[in-house]
Amino acid sequence: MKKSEETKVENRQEINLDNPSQNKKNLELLRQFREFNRLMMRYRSAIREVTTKLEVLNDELSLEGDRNPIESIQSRIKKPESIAEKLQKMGKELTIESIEENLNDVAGIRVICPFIEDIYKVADMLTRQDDIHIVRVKDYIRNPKENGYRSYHLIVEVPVFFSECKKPMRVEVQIRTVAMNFWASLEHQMRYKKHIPNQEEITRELKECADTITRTDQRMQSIKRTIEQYDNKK
Ligand code: 0O2
Repeated sequence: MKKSEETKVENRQEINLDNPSQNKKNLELLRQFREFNRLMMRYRSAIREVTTKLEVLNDELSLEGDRNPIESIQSRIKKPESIAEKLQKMGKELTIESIEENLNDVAGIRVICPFIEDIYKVADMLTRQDDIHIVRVKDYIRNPKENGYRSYHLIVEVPVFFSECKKPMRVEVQIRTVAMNFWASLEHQMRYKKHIPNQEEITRELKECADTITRTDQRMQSIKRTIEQYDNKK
């Protein structure tokens, strides 16, 4: 039998609804698929809730200060294969309950701010809202990673109202300056390229770039403060 014919026969067996045990398996798969889709819908809803909060803050703060403390907001739902890979690495089972219990970053929001002080202002205003529960804070700006990575990470829980229940949903919020994002995006692309020669040299160069970016962020903030003082005196 040719390979393509073998595959056809296999496929036909998989969807043979006359086979009771196979049928049961298919129904179970379908149920799990629906449950997974429902969970992803919940995470998407949580992203909407938190994004709206951030947009409202940005609108309000832009009236006060004549500029936007948030440059842009990006969001993503973790891909099913990344979810499976992460759970496997953690030695956890791949079930709906396990995803909810063990993963903090299925729903991810990235907030890009012009200046370092905007990051802390936005984080503070978001986490002071009484329906937001802080699960974890990692300040990689005050404590950068060894490779030079800088960003402010928050895991928050936000209640989302559905037709028959209210569910607290976890969302990872990464807040960075434009400059930090520039470095992290390029480093992320390169980090996943395999078999790079001169690995140590590249790591050192990337760290140097991160340090240059840090100094630039600090100088830009200091220029902004000088201009604000001048403006206030007028
Ligand atoms: P992706 O593709 O961006 O989703 P946990 O959140 O507890 O599961 P961990 O590692 O303690 O895991 O979380 P942490 O340190 O808060 O950071 C996780 C995310 O931050 C990463 O997600 C990246 O998005 C970003 N990040 C952390 N370190 C680096 C870094 O050195 N370089 C870059 N470019 N990004 C970093 P993922 O799942 O790794 O990737």
